Amino acid sequence: MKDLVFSLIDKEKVRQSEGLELIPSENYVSKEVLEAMGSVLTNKYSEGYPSFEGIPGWSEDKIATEILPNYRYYGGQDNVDRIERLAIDRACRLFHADHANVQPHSGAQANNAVYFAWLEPGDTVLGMSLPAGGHLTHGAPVTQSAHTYHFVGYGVTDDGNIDYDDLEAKALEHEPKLILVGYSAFMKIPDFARVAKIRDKVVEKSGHEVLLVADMAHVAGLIAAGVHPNPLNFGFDVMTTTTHKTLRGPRGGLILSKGNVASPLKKPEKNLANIPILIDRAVFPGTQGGPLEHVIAAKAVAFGEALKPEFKTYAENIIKNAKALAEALQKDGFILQGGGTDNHLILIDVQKSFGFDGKLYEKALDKVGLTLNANSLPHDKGAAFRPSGVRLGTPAITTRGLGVEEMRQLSHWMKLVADICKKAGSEETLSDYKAELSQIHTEVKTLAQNFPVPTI
Ligand code: DSN
Repeated sequence: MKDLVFSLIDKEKVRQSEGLELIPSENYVSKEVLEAMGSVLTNKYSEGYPSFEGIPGWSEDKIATEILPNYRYYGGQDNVDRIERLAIDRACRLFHADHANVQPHSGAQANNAVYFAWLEPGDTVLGMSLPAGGHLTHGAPVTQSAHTYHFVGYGVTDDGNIDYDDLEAKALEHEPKLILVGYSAFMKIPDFARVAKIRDKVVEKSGHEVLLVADMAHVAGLIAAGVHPNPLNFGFDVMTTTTHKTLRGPRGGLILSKGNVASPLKKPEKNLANIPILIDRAVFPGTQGGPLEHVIAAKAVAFGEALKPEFKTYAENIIKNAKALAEALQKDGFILQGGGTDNHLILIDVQKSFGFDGKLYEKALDKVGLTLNANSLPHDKGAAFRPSGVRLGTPAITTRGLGVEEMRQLSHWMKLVADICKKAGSEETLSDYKAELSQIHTEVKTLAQNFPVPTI
């Protein structure tokens, strides 16, 4: 008999195909990405790295056939080496980087490796604070990195933008060794050039080098497609990202940088020229063991897809849909943080719009097959588990082919559910509105079935 797990996977397939995924950090991978991830590469150990030599300017055929010395701790690496080299080469081409480390198991691992590569315990990092829209790994007190390094947080302005004056004042006051631009709940386009100038001022004042890092996990696909500025083109040294959000690859992490690996075998000094090798050593053996080569293969396939012209159209449509959805929501009475969106993500102030919290709204939307997440807003007075807002976005539904017209329909359903929550007032009493919720759920399912998930 098949393991019980498979019946649950089948149920998840039904959930995914009958509902609409609005969590802005989720997506649906292609059949090819899924196939690479579920391949025999999962059987292989490959601690270390494929060649540091060669590659720039090589054809993919040459990368896939040429034998180069590797820096692995196990035999049997011929195929794995070439797959990892393809992933590295494609990542560099996608993001105009000189160097890519494709081994981080996740975005958190990628960020932690960069910290470990550059910082000493107690060093100061300046990043966007979690309540302002930053990420846990940018210094939230509950994280391991916050116990190791000294994080200072900058905030956002009332109109939802980065508070650059706050960032500059804190940078000059605290003279951080690392400045971080990145977020998981932010809907504007960062002014990378302005942050690069602030870094220069800190270097001048402090006399020490400052690493400029962009955590672009949410918008990596938009950057790859050229519809969002690339921090590496504006003086940033390092960009970290996950590979599964707008980039539409497998769950995993990636670190990109300018500069080339010098000697992989000598212990490098911590300076900006050595960043690529410092990062490689910080990922393995610094913070990780064996790389997940089946996931790296799936990353390579996803990067190959993102290099195709169709991916640019996809990324443009993500933004077009997000703007259309934001406009429809505002017409339907929703109050949006930042007054709209410039990327793939929308933050709704549910409390201000309708007088109830984001968690109740998330739970009610779950009942009609619309999945998003409750999210804190800047200066939120609600508890972490009962924040005032919800966060949603368009990467996944755009993959399924929904367009501007469907965005208006989505907003209409969301308003109907908001009206039900207002009447119900709590999760317990939502059951009094079962019939109305079930009618909306049927309509959502009908629409969802017209836009199938690529792998189901
Ligand atoms: N959990 C991710 C998100 O949803 O934004 C960030 O790591």
